[in-house]
Amino acid sequence: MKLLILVLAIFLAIASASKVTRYDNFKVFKIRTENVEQLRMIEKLAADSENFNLWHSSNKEVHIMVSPQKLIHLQNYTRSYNLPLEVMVSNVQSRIDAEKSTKSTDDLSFGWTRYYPLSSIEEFLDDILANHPLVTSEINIGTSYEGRKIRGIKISYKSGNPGIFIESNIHAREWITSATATWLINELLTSEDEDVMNLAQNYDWYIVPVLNVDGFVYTHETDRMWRKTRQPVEGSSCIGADPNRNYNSHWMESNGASSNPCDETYAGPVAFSEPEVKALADYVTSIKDRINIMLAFHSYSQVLLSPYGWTQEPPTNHDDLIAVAKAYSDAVKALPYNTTYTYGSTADVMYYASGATNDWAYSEQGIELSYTVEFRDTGRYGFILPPVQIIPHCEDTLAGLVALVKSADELGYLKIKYED
Ligand code: 0X9
Ligand code: ZN
Ligand code: ZN
Repeated sequence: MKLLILVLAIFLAIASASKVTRYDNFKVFKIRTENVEQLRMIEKLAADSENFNLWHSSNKEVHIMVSPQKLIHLQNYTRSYNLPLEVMVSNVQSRIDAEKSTKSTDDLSFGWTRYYPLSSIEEFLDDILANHPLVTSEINIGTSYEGRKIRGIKISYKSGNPGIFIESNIHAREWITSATATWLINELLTSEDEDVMNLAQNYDWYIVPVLNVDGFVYTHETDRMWRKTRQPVEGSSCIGADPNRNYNSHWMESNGASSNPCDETYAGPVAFSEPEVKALADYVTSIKDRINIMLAFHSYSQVLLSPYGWTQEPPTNHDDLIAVAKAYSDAVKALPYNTTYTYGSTADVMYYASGATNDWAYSEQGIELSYTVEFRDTGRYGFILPPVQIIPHCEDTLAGLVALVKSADELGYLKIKYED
């Protein structure tokens, strides 16, 4: 009998450990809304998180994922408001399967033809540190809720450089962000292109490819569409907070952050409740004089978002923020991929959102050029960007960065603020 119970217990443990969330016949719809009332109406559906999930929302359109069970409900609902439904993804699970099964020659080595798990990204960082010991050093910003190390890399060819900080994959499901961050690291260290060598040698780069390590592992092992952290919330059965609402800058001040633990934009019980966010904030605070530009990598929408997210009031250097974003956008547009990036202040072009990285860096750390960069695409594949697009997208990003830094320099934003 004891043996039977033991066998049963082991079986149950294995069964629950391998419980992967499936999205068979889940669809994503694009709904163009005409006003905020309609937008709020659609957003309300997402409270039923078993059946709905908001992929994107702006003042123009909403992308919402729906389970096969609630498809009719969504159809009736939108019909009653006269809102046409456009299919964006017809079966989310087949997109997830396609993303995984890509035939790839670099299963063992890092080659950006597929998305890699955290362990591979860490090996990549180890290799980079071993192969470029004179110009790289490890950044260890802290530990996640589940006890994982949050690692990054500093690239510095000489002393006296202005600095650029890149925060990436704070949202777990936005895999293209860490793919891009790692590609950039490699490019900065190996490219022979003159513009790229100039970027590498004349600026200090601080890059954290995966900030939300727990959430990232969870998207690889359990639920591809997870966004938040993985820290349980006291008094709730829902897990995690939106780390990009958790910074201590006008925390919970706009209606773009939620106090409901079950919402995707739950701001956490207090600012900096999430250890990953606190770790990044403490690290940046300790070197803030060395940082001239802060970039937070996200997906998707192809837009550069400047402060603020919590108010439509423009910051003092709004015009410069826009000019620098335009330089990025123009440079990307000039590449053969013809990718269009728009730009504007967060509250203007996207939606209200408080407690985000870029506002915190701007307002609380005095980093005057601070952006959220929303990567590819604009709503064909959304978060599940096909692996064949990784390298083209990375090339877009590098061209954008070259132009962004050049423009920032011309406008006087890259003077050193520290003494060695
Ligand atoms: O909502 C977010 O956190 C970001 N979009 S995402 O789809 N990647 O989740 C936008 C954040 C905008 N930045 C500020 N609020 N400052
Ligand atoms: Zn305030
Ligand atoms: Zn994001």
